[in-house]
Amino acid sequence: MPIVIALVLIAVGSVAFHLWNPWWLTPIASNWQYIDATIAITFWITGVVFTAVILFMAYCVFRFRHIPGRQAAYEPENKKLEWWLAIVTGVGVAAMLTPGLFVWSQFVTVPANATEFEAVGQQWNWAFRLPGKSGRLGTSDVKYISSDNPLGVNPNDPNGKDNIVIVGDDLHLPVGKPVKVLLRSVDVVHDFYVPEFRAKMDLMPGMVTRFWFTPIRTGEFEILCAGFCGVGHPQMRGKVVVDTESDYQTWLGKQQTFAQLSTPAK
Ligand SMILES: [Cu+2]
Repeated sequence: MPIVIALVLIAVGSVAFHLWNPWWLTPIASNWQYIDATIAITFWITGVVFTAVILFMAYCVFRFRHIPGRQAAYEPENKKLEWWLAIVTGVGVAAMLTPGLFVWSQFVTVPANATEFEAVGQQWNWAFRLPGKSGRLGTSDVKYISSDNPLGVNPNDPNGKDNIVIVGDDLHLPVGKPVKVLLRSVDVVHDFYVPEFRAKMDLMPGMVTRFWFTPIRTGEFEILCAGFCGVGHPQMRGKVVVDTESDYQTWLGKQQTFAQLSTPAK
């Protein structure tokens, strides 16, 4: 009997914890409602199955408890039951995986009007680069990294001259415009994650990884590193500020370009 009570408490307690837990998703601030929907579908399916299995186990422990003189029936196979279990499991797994395929196809299809920005991770901070008036990011390589050029922008690439370089400060983005995020790491694997944007992506040394999103409301959001990257990992935070278009332009006007930063002040 104590085992039956413990199992029922686990089932009821898990559902209650899920409903009232303080770590539920933060209010969304991007176009990725589909990702939330996928998470919700997975929670529903796994939650129903988990609760059903635990309660069924409690029922069996109670119903088939030891009674002197009672014998278990021997039934090594039950074709009908096996078919049902296989079908129900198959449908459940397909229902969890299928929405992900649709979300993924949107996730990898960057809208044609998306502007680009770059986030560069290194132990243990974030830096950013935005295209200038030309709308293009210059090429970059770790071999160009120096104290004057912390992001390794190629000094010989004319497209890099007007790029806006943000080191040790917050990133700003305009609300309602799709952005493609290009991710580079200077050292080890990091992961760019803003919980409110839902989407996230690893930074791989030697590669440029990417994803896109549209910020849908203004505000300040914390950037976290979601890939364990050494002792400073918990401190690897940044801030992204989503502005109205006019606030964004004001901010943009105050930023320094790569050419300005790499020319020694006279
Ligand atoms: Cu990191």
